[in-house]
Amino acid sequence: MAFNYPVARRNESVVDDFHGTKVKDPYRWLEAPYSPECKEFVKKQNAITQPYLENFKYREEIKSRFTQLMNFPRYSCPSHHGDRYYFIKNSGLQNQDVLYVQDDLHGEASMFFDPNELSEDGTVAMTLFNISEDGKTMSYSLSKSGSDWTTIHFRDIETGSDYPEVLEKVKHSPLTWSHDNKGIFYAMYPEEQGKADGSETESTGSETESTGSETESTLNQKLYYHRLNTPQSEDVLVVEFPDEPRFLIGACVSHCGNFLIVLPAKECKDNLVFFAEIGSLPDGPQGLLPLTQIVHKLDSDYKYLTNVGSKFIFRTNKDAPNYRLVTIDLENPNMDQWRTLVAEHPKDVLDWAVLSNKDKLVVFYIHDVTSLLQIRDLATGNLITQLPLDVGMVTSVCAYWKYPELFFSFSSFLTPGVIYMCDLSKPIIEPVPYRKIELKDFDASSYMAEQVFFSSKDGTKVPMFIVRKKDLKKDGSSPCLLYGYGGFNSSLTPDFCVTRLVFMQHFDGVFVSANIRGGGEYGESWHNAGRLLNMQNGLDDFQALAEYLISEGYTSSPRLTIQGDSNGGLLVAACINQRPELFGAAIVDIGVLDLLRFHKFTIGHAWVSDFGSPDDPEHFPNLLAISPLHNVKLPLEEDVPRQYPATLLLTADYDDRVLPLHSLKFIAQLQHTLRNHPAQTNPLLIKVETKAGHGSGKPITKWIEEQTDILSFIERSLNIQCVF
Ligand code: X99
Repeated sequence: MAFNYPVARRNESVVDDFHGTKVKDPYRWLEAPYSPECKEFVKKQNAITQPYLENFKYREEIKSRFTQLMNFPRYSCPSHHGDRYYFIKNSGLQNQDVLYVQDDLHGEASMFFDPNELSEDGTVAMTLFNISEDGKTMSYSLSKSGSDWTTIHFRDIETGSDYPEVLEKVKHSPLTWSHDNKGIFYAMYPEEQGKADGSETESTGSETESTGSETESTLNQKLYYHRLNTPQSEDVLVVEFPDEPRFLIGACVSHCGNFLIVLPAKECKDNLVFFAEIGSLPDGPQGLLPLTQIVHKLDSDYKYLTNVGSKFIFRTNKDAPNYRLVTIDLENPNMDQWRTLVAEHPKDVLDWAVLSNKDKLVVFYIHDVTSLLQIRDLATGNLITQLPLDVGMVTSVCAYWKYPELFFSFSSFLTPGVIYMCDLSKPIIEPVPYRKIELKDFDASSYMAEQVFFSSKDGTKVPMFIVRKKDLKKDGSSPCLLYGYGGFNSSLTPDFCVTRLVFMQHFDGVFVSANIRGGGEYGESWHNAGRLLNMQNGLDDFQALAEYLISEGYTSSPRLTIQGDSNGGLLVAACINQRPELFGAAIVDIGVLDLLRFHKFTIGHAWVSDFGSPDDPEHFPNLLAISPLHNVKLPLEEDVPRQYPATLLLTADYDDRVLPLHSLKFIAQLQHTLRNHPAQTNPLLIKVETKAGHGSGKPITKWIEEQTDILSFIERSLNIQCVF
């Protein structure tokens, strides 16, 4: 099939000078999402992609199988507030999850809040809710079309009606109630920022022409106190850092209610710690709070867990790359006075901890990419018991410091999950199944997941999970979907996803999840080994892993698809530049693809902790060497003519985390370089979705459509015989 790609204008006169190196940026004009030329480009690209994905015999089968498989009821863990329990449920195909309430755990539940009523097409999502200490008021945030911008609303739980005020200009914000139940602390941006912040703009016009949100840097966040039942205009500015425009201000009210803990971060790692006394303010804060600083250096992560009087417990990686719990006494906060409550484990990562029953710590470890859950004594940190778990992941937890119940949900590649409950006030702590989430129409018994460690280019042992039919033939004939992320200290865990089931069952496929360097699977040292000047290590791991799968007969290059989202989109795009012949297809979803300009847009400046900064002469050569946009080249011909794999880029108009401009510039460069290359018969396509963002809050209808696109693309471009 010949592709008549749209010709994108190249402005060869746009040239940047990086520390003496001149770099052209001919598609700079694609950074202006509202320009008619950019909208036209998007329209033309969608016009060639859409027919490729749609006019295809298996599409309807794939879509109806997705729809059938997604149609199972799923639940979150219940959370205890006041004298009620709240949980999220989706009956199966509801666009947005619905919040339910029940008076006791085994009583009847009633619907409390249904975001599906807020829009016809399901594009308004509830991103967060938080209930006041007295259980009487719920604050909740809504996001439209997947944007990071949210609005905060308040609901009277007894009457079910909303308070009149709506808080705007809110993004990357905490939501934490004062314990007098009179108001919340939240973070707001200055008036001039944000086009996709809930106010209608030209970008919400014609759906096919919409190219989304603003590109300006997200800066100058400030923390406010909002008094319930008053307009936002009366909110009180409580914390600001005018000399630090890039600060993102995390905050939480302490369990005792007497302190506001303020946790500013500049990037996607490390934060400072301050506190302010708020318990002695009878009418709430009236102005800037006097802050006391207890962590002075931005060199580690700190998360508040609880406090007993002035003794505060934090989870930190300060001097502990696998994390530890420390006690800091506010009355004597010098670092030499900190006490370790739970020491760093030499190998397992202390991923999170929560408090329950006032006296117990629930501590979660990642052990070789599987879960370990421990109950420890708050006073001593000593182990009380370790809960028995299968291979898989604890995907969510609900515990509240003053209540004895602990809920956690456990899932794996092949099972959507079970919610367990434990009573931490009992002498013997045993998890009992509370709710089982059951998939219909899928028999998992003929599939298996195995963990394999392989040697990367430099000999580092890297784990992966291989999920497949038990009787799979290892003769290289199977299609394989290799998925990776490899950054930001994030761990790819053995989670459930219907797409993989469809791929395994109907494509006879193998799904592989790669725990490459840059992630958090083995703590900060694993992250460090794949970030900044070590970024290439993660790419090498991914490529070595592909070679391993081929050499072991799991798949072969023409049958191998690599897939990644966001930072994983960068991974996949960099890999097809470096080793085009190794892969049959590539799915680059919402990727960061221009590593010389990412820091200029919205929250991109926070990512320099992983990527480094193009403005830094030490990092620039590394970024230039890896940046997908700057490394598209004609594949070198050896004995056989070479080409790029079939490549599908996905992005969305309201992705204000990783802007669509990354994908637009990259596809323009790919098509420009390869359009006249006779060997390039594989498609190089992009789909720009409308009224969607970076992924969170995506309605099920859009999700099914997107997953159908991905599998249709793989099937069609790799010519896989699927079986329905
Ligand atoms: C973010 O960009 C999240 C942004 N963000 C912070 C917050 O960095 O929302 C932060 C600090 C303190 C409070 C609130 C916030 N993230 C999250 C990265 C990856 C992440 C992201 O989305 F770290 F997990 N990326 C997109 C990185 C590259 C592609």
